Amino acid sequence: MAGMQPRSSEITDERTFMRRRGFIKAAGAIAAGAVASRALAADSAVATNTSAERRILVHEGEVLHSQATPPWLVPKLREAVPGNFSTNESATPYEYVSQYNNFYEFGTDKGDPVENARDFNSEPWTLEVTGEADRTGKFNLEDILKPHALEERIYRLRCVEAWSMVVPWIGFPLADLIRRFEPNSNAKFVRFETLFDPQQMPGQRSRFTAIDYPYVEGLRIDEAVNELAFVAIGLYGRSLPPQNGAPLRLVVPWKYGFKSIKSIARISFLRERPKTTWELSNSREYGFYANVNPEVDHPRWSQGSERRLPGSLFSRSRTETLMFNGYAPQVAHLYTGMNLKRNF
Ligand SMILES: Nc1nc2c(c(=O)[nH]1)N[C@H]1C(S)=C(S)[C@@H](COP(=O)(O)O)O[C@H]1N2
Ligand SMILES: [Mo]
Repeated sequence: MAGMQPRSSEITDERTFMRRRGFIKAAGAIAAGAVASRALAADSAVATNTSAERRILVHEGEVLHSQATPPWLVPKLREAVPGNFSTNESATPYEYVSQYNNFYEFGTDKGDPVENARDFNSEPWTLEVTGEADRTGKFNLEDILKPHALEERIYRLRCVEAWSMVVPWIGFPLADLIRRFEPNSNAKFVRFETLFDPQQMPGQRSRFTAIDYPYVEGLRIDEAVNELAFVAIGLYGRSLPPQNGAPLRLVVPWKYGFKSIKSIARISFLRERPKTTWELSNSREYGFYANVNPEVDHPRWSQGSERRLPGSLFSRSRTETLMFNGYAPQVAHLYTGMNLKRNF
């Protein structure tokens, strides 16, 4: 990005990136179709991702994040059930989901967050709720999560940089969280803010940042209570790794990935549309709506197709980008009569 310019190194090939990081150790073996590397072998848990089985995808491999899951969360994660709207497409292997990240607070290279968020301490976590609602104040994480039954949603995630993944999130509908704060009739927008903690987040200390902190995102209230909008607290059956936005983040699957704000510390109900981070950084290139739309190109690249991670040695896995990232049946009605070229 920088603002979100996919560096050519990023566009070139994420496999080069993974090989550098030691995940693809035996490219020859893969080419021969003989053995997959250890990382690719870990995929087998994912290969059976069919709706017929409807089971929670669990990654049994190496733990790639050091953060201990709070004890009270462990049994809760275990009770997660398969939810609605999951895609049958193969999930992107855990190694990619948890090591190829955009989280500028921990650095701008895809491999920075997993390194720099290793010791991120998200306990205790406070979520502050402000604005046009009857129940505002500061809440601790356990109280926030307690009433919510968890489900797994396997969603496509389409980054504005034109790559995509399929991620098995664990969480609950954002609408159910919002309802508990009892927003009043003045609440037309919801604003979300990431933790501001320069001590823990090196990107926030840097003097040369592409964006201002804290990271801010926003949704119209009707978008926020749409059935697809999701609060994720886990992936692959376990708690969220810090690099993926622990302890809680948004997942808005019909919008570009930058709307899915990580490590949320504040939620505000507003009368007016909030200014959001990437819009503030470059309003010509990044809009408030940021709906995935193959007909509206980014000024510097096409949005007509995307690179699905992981690619294989012989296929770059280019696939067509779908309107609203394939979620039009659930969300197209939110934008009836709107000019989506202007409101990009
Ligand atoms: N606070 C914060 N949230 C963020 C970002 C960020 O830099 N900071 N990056 C966004 C972008 S551009 C994408 S594509 C997704 C990536 O989520 P993932 O790393 O879990 O795949 O997180 C989004 N949420
Ligand atoms: Mo992104």
